[in-house]
Amino acid sequence: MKYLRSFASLIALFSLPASVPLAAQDMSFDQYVQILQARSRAEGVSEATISRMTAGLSPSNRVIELDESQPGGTSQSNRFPPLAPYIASHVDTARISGGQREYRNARSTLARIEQDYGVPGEILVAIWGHETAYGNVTGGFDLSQALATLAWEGRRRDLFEEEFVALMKVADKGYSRSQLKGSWAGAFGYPQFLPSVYLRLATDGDGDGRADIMNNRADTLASIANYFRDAGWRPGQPWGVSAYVPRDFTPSRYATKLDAPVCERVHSRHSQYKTVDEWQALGVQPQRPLAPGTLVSLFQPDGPGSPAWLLTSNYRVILEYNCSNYYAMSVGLLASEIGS
Ligand SMILES: [Ca+2]
Repeated sequence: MKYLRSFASLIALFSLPASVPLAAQDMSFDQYVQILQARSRAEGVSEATISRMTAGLSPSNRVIELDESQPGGTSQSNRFPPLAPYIASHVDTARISGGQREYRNARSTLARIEQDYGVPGEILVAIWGHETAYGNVTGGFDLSQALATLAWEGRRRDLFEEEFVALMKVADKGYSRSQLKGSWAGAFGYPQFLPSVYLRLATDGDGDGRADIMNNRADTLASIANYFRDAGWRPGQPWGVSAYVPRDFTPSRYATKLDAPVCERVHSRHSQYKTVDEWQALGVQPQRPLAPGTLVSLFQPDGPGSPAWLLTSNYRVILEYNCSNYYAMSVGLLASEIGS
């Protein structure tokens, strides 16, 4: 199975054909929790942690309801909602001013992180703003209960069992059960990492030796930067720039011929990659400077004749965090506002 980086990858997994039946819960919840406990123990989690993280555990009907309400993936139409309303609601005045304030407050931290990781501060702040409104909305589900419920329910048992054991390892670092709250599908903290992503990529940003993404701004920004560097962010390159497209341009001639290995529906909306000077020879003009040899794809979210962008490989890194063109455009545009 592809390594899951984020909550979004997880949601993509939920987009299974609607005909996949839920696996029967083949044992009682309590019996299943004993299996989770045994596995956590076998992977070195302390007895005290296992005990406090599983005390009084019961399945959550709300989590099961939310899981079952995930849409199936095969019946989606080919029509995409327009981008502008999404941007209007996600890059609104509150989120812009909040981002500018956080950016100012964290200026020296961000300068250091930019130097260490090569990811611009405004991108990190924009991700934080999108995930949790700068730490204001981090989710109130008991992660132990949510992940044990999803694993027991059975549709994605392997995945959620892994995440449950990863959560026990996070708790073993000294986080209390009441601190370990998050989304119903297991993402938590300011950047909404899954437990396995936390173990792999969360990092200390303020030098106290702990990666506290539940409370600490510097740790959060450094952890997002670490994620982006790991996903292949190229320093010094923008995520994309807006572009002029000639009136008689036929985008379908440049449709991509590649099948993306993950979330193909998202990637299929971008054109073939060409260098900036190849696009210029076709009349497509970037509206901000881009090195002539940079490989970029053309994206017109609302179709031919609508606003266009030339996207670099850094845009794909934003998609790795959450595979949605709406999300990635929104993060990019918010970052531009914050950094301007
Ligand atoms: Ca720290």
